[in-house]
Amino acid sequence: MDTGPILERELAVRGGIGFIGKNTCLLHPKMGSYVFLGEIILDYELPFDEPDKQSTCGKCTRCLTSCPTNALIVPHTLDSRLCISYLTIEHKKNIPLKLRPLMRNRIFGCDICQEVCPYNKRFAIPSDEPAFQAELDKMAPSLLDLITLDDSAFRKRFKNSPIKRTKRRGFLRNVCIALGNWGDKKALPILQSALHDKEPLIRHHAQWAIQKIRDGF
Ligand code: B12
Ligand code: SF4
Ligand code: SF4
Repeated sequence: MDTGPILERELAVRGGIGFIGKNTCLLHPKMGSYVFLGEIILDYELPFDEPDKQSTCGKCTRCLTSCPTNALIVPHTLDSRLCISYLTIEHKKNIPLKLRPLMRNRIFGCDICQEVCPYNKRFAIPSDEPAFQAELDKMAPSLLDLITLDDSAFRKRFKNSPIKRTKRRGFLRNVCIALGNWGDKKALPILQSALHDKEPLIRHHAQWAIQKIRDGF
């Protein structure tokens, strides 16, 4: 869970669940890294598994070379200030200018360093858990729709979603960047309206997106 200071990956390694990959994620050697970690804290000792000392990344470096912002600065070390996951979910302020084009169309989180991982390519299987089923509207929502969300539409649309974490202003900031990176003039009228948004964060990024579409930089 993300709610407390528990070293989940370290505990997972000690519990024999897998190893920490160069992308810093916990990798199960037969399932890959698309696994959440969770724990139950008990006040008595149970039999335990030994850490897996066999599995490693070997010579692979795909995650490092695929990361668009070079956030994996060396194997096993992530600079969160460069990571699109951090920037789109946790960072509250303006996104640094030089990172905006590198975010492409990612508006909440990033999985590139997991998508390229051979363990996931070989072993990952889609979950049959009903709550995790992908819906088209959630997988590939229209940016032109998202940018029009006002406070109440945002609350309604993301009522039970982790997207609420960014609040409307952070989310629409990300959408502005994605629209700028898309580069299509179709986005200009709606971005012009966003210049009048009550949130300075949204206005600032809408201005950037307009400039980017016009200048094509
Ligand atoms: C802060 C955080 C982030 C930050 C920083 C991530 C990072 N890699 O450092 C940001 C916002 C960038 C982030 C992004 C993501 N996160 Co996150 N994040 C966390 C969180 C809340 C805390 C991690 C932390 O900083 N702990 C404190 C530090 C001190 O501990 P630590 O980093 O685990 O390091 C310890 C050990 O792991 C060990 N260790 C670390 N590296 C290595 C390397 C080697 C070789 C060895 C031997 C040991 C070792 O030593 C450290 C000290 O004990 C955890 C939940 C949790 N409670 O752990 C989720 C968690 C790590 N995140 C998770 C996920 C899914 C993601 C994203 C995929 C989300 C997304 N789709 O955008 C991305 C992935 C980015 C990436 N490549 O890591 C999952 C990972 C599941 C997995 N299979 O590993 C977790 C475990 C949440 C969960 N319960 O499922 N996250
Ligand atoms: S989540 Fe994206 S930006 Fe962050 S380290 Fe992985 S590939 Fe790089
Ligand atoms: S992509 Fe390669 S180096 Fe990165 S975590 Fe997966 S196996 Fe390890």
